[in-house]
This record gives sequence, structure tokens and C-alpha cells, in this order.
Amino acid sequence: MKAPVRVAVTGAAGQIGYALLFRIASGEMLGKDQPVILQLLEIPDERAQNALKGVIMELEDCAFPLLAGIEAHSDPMTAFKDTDYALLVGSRPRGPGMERAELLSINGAIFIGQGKALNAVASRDVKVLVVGNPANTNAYIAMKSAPDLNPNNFTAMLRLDHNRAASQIAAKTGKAVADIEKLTVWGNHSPSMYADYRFATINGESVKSMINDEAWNRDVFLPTVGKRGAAIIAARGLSSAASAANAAIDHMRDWALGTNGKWVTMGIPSDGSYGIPKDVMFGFPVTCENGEYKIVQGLEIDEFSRERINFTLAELEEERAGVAHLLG
Ligand code: NAX
Repeated sequence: MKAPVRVAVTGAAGQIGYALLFRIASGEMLGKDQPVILQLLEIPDERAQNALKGVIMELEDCAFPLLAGIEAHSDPMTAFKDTDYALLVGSRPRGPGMERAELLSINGAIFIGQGKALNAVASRDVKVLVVGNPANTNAYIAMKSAPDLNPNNFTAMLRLDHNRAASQIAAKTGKAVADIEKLTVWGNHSPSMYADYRFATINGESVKSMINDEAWNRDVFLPTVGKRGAAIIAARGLSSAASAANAAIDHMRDWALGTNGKWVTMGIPSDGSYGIPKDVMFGFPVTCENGEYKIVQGLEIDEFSRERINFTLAELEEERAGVAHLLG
């Protein structure tokens, strides 16, 4: 059996946490031969800490053979100690009447603190996934607050958008979701994202030619994927949790264990590819190997795609400008 690795999860007593922790502990994220120690962070608030205690009791009661330890924390400086993986799920949701600037600055403070704590105490190879919204900008803030860590170790979750796009395409074509390859989502995890199936194939056949309907792409597919989160809130009265947890598992598993050449979507700091300014935390098509991701290069960006990419980029640039004063 391998030596245990440390996995920190923030917002551990929340909805996504509840759908996520049991799957990490059962080996679905890092493999059925990889023991894990869970380092769980919640806010110091008594109700949150009590809820966390309850979740821990349930984790214990599963008697997972791979769960080598569980810790409850209220301070990122202890929660992130030596952690190899950090899933930053907890953030402050937008309250009624809250201005965007206020949301960005409250979350700015959280992710500056967590970035600094990772910088100070996490494993030097820690892999960080930010789920808490606004995910891309929160990941950017954490990355900028951790100057001693490799910026490429900070990522944001676009995988839920990717999986949503795949499921819409499977439904439209009547094919199996597992057979869809070379799909991607560019940009921000927000309704501005650009889900792009121009390069996608199903058993080697072009999805674009199979669908052959630009109006469906523009008027049905993109709005459906972009507004799927809102549709789930409208139907369930709560935001997506199990599908978000599933996407977080997919993202980390693929990053850690590799994709065997398959494309997946990750929000990562841009290296300047496709004209996206360096450091912008942007959804790109990537492949993963040996614990590292690599942007798929050489894709043609047509006029419609450039417009959509510029639109989601402008939103991210605006968010980045909105937090610049916090980062000094
Ligand atoms: P919940 O409100 O159920 O849980 C969030 C938990 O985080 C709470 O228990 C809270 O006490 C805790 N928390 C807040 N601030 C914290 C901090 N500074 N340190 C540690 N814990 C903290 O929300 P949930 O439904 O679990 O969603 C969590 C986040 O994921 C939200 O920001 C949500 O918007 C975001 N999402 C992101 C998605 C993505 O694709 N990137 C999709 C799903 C989800 O909407």
C-alpha cells in the first residue's frame, strides 16, 4: 500500500463538501490504492464546526479502508499543513442585494488568506483546485498570494461546465457521453463561458458535422450550458452540489493520474496561448500526464469563437481589475 497523502477541503460542512468527502475517502479521486488523510476546514462559527463534527462521524462510520486520518480545522494555517491536494470549496455566496464589488472583496480576503496559508505551510507540490465562486478570480487571488509556490499549481473548476456540455451533446446526438472526445470550454466559470464542440468527435466522427446546426449551437446549446446552474437552482431550490462534487473529483483525478491523451477542461493560469494574457485564470483544453497539464495547441479560432472568447475574457479582466487593489 502507498503512503497516505494529505487532502485539504474547505467548506467541508457545506453541500458540495457532503457530496465530495465520501468519494475522496473511498478512493474515487486518487485511486483505489491511495490512502488519504482528510484535513477539513470550516469557519470558526459554532454551527459550522458542529456540522463538521457530524460529517466526520459519518466518515468514520463508513469505515473506508483508504481513510488513514481525519482532522477538523478552523484555521487555514493548520488545515493546509503539508497538504498535497487542496480543494477550496468554501466561499461567501452572493447575498440578497450584495453588490458585485462587495462579493469580490469579501472573497478576496478569504482567498488572500488561504493563498498565504498554502504558501506558508502546504507541500511545495500542492495541487490546488478552487471551486468556490467566483472560482476563476478566487484561484487567481490565491495564486498571487502564494509567491513561493509554482503558479501552475493553482487551478479553477471549469469541469462542471465541460461535463454539462458533454451531456447536452450526448442527448442531441443520441450517442454515449463516454464516447465524446475533444470537447472544451473556454474562459470563466460563469454564463459567459464558451463551450466549444467544433473539434469534438464521437468514435472519430465530427460532432459539428453530426449536429450541423449553427442556430442550435448559438441559441440552444450555449445558453443551456451557460444557464444550467440557474436552472438547477430554479428546480431544486439549491445550487448544484453532487454534480459539482463529481466535477471536482474528475478534475483532480485527471490532473493527478493523467488523461491518456484525452482532452479535458481546466481553469489554469494562461501562458499567453490563444491570445489570453498571461496569468489570467482561464478555461483551456488540456491533456494531463505525470501530474502536469498541458494546453492543447494549434486549434483554429474562427470569428465566432474569437468573439465568444473575447467576451468571457473581458469579464475575467473586469473581475481581475476589481480585485487588483486587494493584491497590492
Ligand atoms: P454551502 O453554502 O452549502 O457550503 C459552503 C461552506 O463553506 C459552508 O459550510 C461555509 O461555512 C463554508 N465556508 C465559507 N467560508 C469559508 C472559509 N473562509 N473557510 C472555510 N469554509 C468556509 O455551499 P456549496 O453549495 O457547498 O457551494 C460552495 C461553493 O461552490 C459556492 O461558492 C458555490 O457558488 C460554488 N460552486 C462552484 C461551482 C463551479 O463549477 N466552480 C459549481 C457549484 C457551486 O455553485
